[in-house]
Amino acid sequence: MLSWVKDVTRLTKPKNVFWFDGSDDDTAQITKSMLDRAELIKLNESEYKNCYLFRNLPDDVARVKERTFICTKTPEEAGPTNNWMSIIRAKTLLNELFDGVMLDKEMYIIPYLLGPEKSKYSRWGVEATDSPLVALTTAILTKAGKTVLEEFGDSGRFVRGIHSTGNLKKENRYICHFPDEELLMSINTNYGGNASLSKKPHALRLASFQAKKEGWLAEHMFILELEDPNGKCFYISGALPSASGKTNLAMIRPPKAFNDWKIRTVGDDIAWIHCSDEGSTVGINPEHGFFGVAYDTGPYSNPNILECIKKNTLFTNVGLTTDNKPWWEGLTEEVPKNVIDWTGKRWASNSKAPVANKNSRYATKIDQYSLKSKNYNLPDGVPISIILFGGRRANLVPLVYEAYNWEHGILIGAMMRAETTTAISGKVGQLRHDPMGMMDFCGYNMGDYFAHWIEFGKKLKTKPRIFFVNWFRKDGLGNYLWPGFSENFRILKWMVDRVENGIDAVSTPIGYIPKVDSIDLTGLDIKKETVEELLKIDKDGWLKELSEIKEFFYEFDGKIPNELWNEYYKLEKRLIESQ
Ligand code: SAT
Ligand code: MN
Repeated sequence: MLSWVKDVTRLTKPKNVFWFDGSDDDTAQITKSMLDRAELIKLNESEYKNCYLFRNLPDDVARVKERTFICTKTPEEAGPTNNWMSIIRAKTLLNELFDGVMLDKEMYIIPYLLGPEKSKYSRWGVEATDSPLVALTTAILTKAGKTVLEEFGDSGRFVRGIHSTGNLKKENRYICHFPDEELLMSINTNYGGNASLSKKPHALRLASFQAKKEGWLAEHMFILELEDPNGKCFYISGALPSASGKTNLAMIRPPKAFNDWKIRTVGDDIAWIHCSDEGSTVGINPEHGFFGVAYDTGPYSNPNILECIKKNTLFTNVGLTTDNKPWWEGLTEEVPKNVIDWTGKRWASNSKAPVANKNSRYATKIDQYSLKSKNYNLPDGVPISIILFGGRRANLVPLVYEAYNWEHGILIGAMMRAETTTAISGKVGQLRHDPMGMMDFCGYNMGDYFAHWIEFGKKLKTKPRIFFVNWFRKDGLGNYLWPGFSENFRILKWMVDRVENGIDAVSTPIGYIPKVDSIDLTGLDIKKETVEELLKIDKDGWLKELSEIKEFFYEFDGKIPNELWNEYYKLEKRLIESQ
């Protein structure tokens, strides 16, 4: 590690090197230096203890796919869903951009651990960055610093990450991944998802590549714990596209009628899933904190997180009230008077622009979240019995359905499409392929990735059951049919009833759907016809969907595994025969 840090120092030429030991002292020192330079705003201490606001530049507030590259020997290794750059070209370009980039700056060296301590499933990384924001964020989202170094010992294996805020010019923004070398290089951005390399670049893109080689899965999934009234716990892992309510689902509060059920969180964004020595499916959360979307988070969408983010939390791109409290749409009904918007300007009350950026975030430690699972940090992980995929779809996709088997489940994961949100820069509301929520995060050819899922399943003695959910179906007038939020718990309960209690379901061409009366609707005012509508299968619509999926699969140039095509044709046949 020392010799690598020397190399990075020679390249970037910082004025000094700050070895971040993860202590409160170090964190306080970095925080103070940022406050002195007016890069951070201290929030109201009595209501938001030790909380800060950081404002990114307006064109640097989300991940940028078009500036994100997988650098391998051949484009085929990266596959059609990734931007590819040759290793030589990327290195030439980046070495030039990084040359002397930290001249008048401090370089922070941040050793971090992804996953529980003393776990064979955990992995190390080190990020060298000139961004104090990245240092603070990494200290929240991972285990960083001295404790890690102690475990690290003389190990030479760690993911190397080099980052510089640079000049923030978009044309020269690069987030480059070199899977063969386990190296990450990112420049001219300071937004979490691009700059905090431990997160998506390491824990998903590089980890997915490592996982393929080593026989496990690195997934864009939450893990939640559901405890039934008898005290039995089940673990559900699920992938929803960014900003589709993944964090909120992982922290869902059951409706009143289900007071004796408990939902606790193991992780909200990333799951590393392994086949244990006994052949069971176990998952860990590689992260140690939450980097959740603030915008729209409130008493309805996620009451549980609100208390947690009132201390030791780093907010980005939210609004600011006159008494220095953070504010975003959804937090309270009324916009506070004289609020400052996320860009730092006074918000005009007739303005159509939002107060907080739609991708505004809170970074906070899982430790201080009261409803974390007591097993969130187990070295052996937690047993996963249900895998859930989902997407935001105004029509076609029913509220919930279950795959017939593992391979069929992989197909429905691969078929996942969702209406776009703002976590990735670009247009909102268009339909976009997002297989298993990994479109932006799979560090290699996704055709090989699907094949890897099939292979992984072969090792498992008991396979998790696979479901698909869609909370966002609308009626002909554009109204949501399902109330969503905490009511989604009812669907989780149905899944558990299926898996644990074997309750009956209806076979349809696309999979099993619930019998209308088997979703527990106690205390919910919803018409039976609405539930029927929510579960309706539009066969012609599905055949059209399949033809579009086929086009997508063709892009993989023969890499889609036969098992997936078999499931595809079986599904098509079921749809045609049921006409
Ligand atoms: O943009 S991040 O990857 O940091 C957060 C997310 O989209 O889940
Ligand atoms: Mn995510």
